[in-house]
Amino acid sequence: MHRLRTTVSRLRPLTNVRTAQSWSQHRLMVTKGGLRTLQPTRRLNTSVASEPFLNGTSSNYVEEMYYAWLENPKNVHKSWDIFFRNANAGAPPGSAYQSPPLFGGTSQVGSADVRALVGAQPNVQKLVEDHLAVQSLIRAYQVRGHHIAKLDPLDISCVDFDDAPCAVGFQNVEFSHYKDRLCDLTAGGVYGLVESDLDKVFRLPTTTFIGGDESALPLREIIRRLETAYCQHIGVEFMFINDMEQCQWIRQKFETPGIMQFSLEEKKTLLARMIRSTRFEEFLQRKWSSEKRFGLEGCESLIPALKMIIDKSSLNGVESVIMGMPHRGRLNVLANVIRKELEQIFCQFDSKLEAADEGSGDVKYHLGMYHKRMNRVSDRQITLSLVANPSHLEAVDPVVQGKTKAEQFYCGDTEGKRVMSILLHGDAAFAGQGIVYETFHLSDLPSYTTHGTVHVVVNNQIGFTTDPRMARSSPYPTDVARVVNAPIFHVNADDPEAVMYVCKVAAEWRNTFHKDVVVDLVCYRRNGHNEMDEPMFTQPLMYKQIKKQKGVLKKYAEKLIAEGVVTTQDYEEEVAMYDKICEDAYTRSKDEKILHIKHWLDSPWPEFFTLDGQPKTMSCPSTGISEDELNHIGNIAASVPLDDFTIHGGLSRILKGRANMVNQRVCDWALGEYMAFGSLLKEGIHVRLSGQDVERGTFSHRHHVLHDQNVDKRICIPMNYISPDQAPYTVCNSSLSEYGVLGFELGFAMASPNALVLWEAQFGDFHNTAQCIIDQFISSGQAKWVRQNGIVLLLPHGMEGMGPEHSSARPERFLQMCNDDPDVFPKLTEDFAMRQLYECNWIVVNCSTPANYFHVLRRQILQPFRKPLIVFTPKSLLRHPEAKSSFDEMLPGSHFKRVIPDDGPAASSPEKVKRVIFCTGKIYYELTRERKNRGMDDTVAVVRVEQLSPFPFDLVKSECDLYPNADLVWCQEEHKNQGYYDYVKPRIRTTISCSRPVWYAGRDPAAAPATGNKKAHLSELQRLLDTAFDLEAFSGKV
Ligand SMILES: Cc1ncc(C[n+]2csc(CCOP(=O)(O)OP(=O)(O)O)c2C)c(N)n1
Ligand SMILES: [Mg+2]
Repeated sequence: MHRLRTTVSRLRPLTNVRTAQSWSQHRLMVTKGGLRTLQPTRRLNTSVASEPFLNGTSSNYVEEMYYAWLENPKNVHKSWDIFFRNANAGAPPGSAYQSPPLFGGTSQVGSADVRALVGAQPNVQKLVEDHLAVQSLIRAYQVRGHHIAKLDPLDISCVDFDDAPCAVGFQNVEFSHYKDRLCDLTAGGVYGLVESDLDKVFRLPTTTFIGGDESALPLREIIRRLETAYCQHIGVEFMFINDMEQCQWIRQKFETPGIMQFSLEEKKTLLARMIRSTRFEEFLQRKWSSEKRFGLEGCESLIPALKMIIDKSSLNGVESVIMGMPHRGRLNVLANVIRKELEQIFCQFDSKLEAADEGSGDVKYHLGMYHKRMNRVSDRQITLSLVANPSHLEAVDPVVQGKTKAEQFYCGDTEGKRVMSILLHGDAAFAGQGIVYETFHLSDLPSYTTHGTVHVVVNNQIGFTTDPRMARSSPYPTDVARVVNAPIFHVNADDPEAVMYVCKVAAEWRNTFHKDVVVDLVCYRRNGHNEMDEPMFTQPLMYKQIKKQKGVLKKYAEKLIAEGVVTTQDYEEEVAMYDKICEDAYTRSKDEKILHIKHWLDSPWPEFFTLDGQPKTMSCPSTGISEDELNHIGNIAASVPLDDFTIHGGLSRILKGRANMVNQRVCDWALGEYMAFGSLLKEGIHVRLSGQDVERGTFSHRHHVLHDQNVDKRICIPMNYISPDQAPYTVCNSSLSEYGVLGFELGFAMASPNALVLWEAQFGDFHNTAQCIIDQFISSGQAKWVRQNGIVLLLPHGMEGMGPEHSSARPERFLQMCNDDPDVFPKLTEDFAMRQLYECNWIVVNCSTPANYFHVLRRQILQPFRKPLIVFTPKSLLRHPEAKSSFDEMLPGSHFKRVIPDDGPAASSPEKVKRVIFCTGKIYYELTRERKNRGMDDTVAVVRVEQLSPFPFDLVKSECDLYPNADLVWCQEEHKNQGYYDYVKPRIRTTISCSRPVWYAGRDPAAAPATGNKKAHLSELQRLLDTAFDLEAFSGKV
């Protein structure tokens, strides 16, 4: 509509000025025709109602014609020429049209075509309509050509596109050759075109490239070329993309005549790669016919596809490719894409292979890999890494993205030109797993973008035993990618050249636009889900078809032999050569007796460890910092380092409060965190804090990003003004995702040991939507993949009367997954505390003071290895007047305190103490207040266990020994079946050799984490405090 308006209005300068009356007349008519947005200042030389073709969808076409005519009147059909001349001369409404004169020989159209047009002598209206129809037809191919492309090698796919939008009505014409296809394509219409139009010549719009050098073609040829571009073995789905330039780019890549051509060399390379891919699986099948390997049979083109993407990207300057993939074809990718030594793969099939590393290890099709090598096509070094992953399909996606982002960050690759990611997916998982969607939504966010990922879907049209019609509600498994405007290239994987072409375009797309792109390899699964599985139970007809299906290698080899690209002998020699490579590797594999999972590391940190992968020391220096540093960082935290920057009045008060604290040499929680981050940054450690609303802090306590109140989007991050040579600080509000973002940060933390990477949950309980990352990666990642990770989880936790949600970060779940033995009192060596940390699977803390929080964050970096750290963080303590720490607790020589003993009257006369209450976190402040109120400071000791896991057996023992006459109570505000009780009780008992009972003071067992009723909350709290301080509460109990 807008285009029509501009086109027609552009005519104005060439015409006579018309009267106001004609304008209002025009406007009226246009409104009738449904066009509403005309600008009143424009005047027209001809009425739209009088020239009825000038409405609705014809606008593009008229505009095209007009521009072409302006360039040179000969560019357009004579009838248009006359129309524009008449209009230009100010012809009255309705009279700009004239029947065209007989065509002369001046048109660009070939003379035979012209004769066809001349012979037809169409009336102009029909001519215009036909041109419009052809334009619509071209667009229909671009939009829906993929619906009728021959994508399915089995030809059994029955995707239902019925709810695709309808086009104009179908005319009852005999269109014998094309009718059915066009009907499919245009949802029932052929736009009024008839058989006799096929030989008429039509001018091509600028939105197509099918003409090549020609600007007009007969309809028959137009359809033929569109069929070639859009309806063969490639289905291009892209017209939903909003960006015009991107659409044009894709059209050009697929429509330009003859664009999909390969040189002889390229064809030979492709054949060689197909041989490797196919013969690798055949070799495994021959040698280990009863072993699960999740073979690639039916999608062998995946290997050359990946290699093409990597080759092209390497040619464009990419130095590192980080990949994530599921089980299907993984061994093949390791062997033929990453180029892991074959013997290392084969030896994994040997059941007698001994594990050299501690931990559980993992099955062979989950392990990761890292390999640097020469890319033969680009002649450049390239590093390929495949990230280890659990069975949980798609869970690795955000992890790969995080690692990619980190590598880009550390090498200053701000545009994704040097480091990229490739993600592989199965069709069922891609459509079914929500994490795919979460990951896509990170793809264009400034702090999370990896500047374009190439996604490759192994679309074998089945997921285990489930058909697509039961597995998804969308026509394609790839529809999820449309949310980010990623083009989707569907391709029949039985046509390796078509596959190569789309992969080449996908790599170029990423290199050009730095946005995601999807290659959908439509294929089949020759065997069952794994090699032991019988697919005929559930997919009998599909598998009858598959049995008849000739293998893709065979088909392609025959094609190349027929084309004379290779001889049968060449082909057989190539096959024999690769078979021999496999046989030789197989022989060597028998010498492998020990499996080193270390050799399967996806993210080695060579500088960080000794040569044999051990920590360089078993000690940790003091985590304190100097008074000067505390002052300096504190002052930065209290300041606005930019000039002319107006902050909110409320924030000025907060900063003033910080300045006062610095003067008084104390820290609250936010300032303690500031000190930790700031000091690490100053020491060259990158700090990255990510999560929902972390910049301000959910509880409005952090304010790491200041916003100018007068200038939109002007921000200031004082943490980046600590010192000129500091490491950069990244603080980023994330999308509203836990699974995706936590996975991303875990991946980020994988890339380097010299970074403190923290993910904060909005409230601790929300972490459960990221449970898979916690269970499968954080808690068990090192055991499975010998890969360390120092990620920090900040989980706001505490019963504060806010209801069942927003209360519990579920400490019991984290503690239940700790690997320390509750029943064994460990050997206390000099380096016990450090060794214990080294051996645990993660560290779980609940700090009660800002200083301890400060120390534990710094320890995370200063300790000589990396472990995940789970911190239950406070809410009300953020502003609690007593939850402050003196600078003295943070000076050089100070450390993180695993246990904070009582330091009041009870500790001075321990023999008088009747009860020791062990606790953790915020309840400490409620306990000490109650104790004071009850005047029991000398009879009850309150001991804080700040590091819950690994359990500080040594320090708890000292505390128990210090109070020989006291009974022992574990007090928590959480319900009995939740919180810490089940974890600490057996450990305290082990500590004291079960010599005394460990009593419980806390809420009763419950299903929900907290009550929704404030009054009930308070009375529960009072009850548990009463129990804690009732020295008779447990007498007589056993
Ligand atoms: C999150 C998750 N749920 C279930 C499974 C069990 N499972 C393993 S493979 C598979 C089918 C996957 O189908 P698809 O994604 O199409 O890959 P294909 O095996 O066909 O290559 C299922 C359901 C899993 N591994 N992960
Ligand atoms: Mg599948």
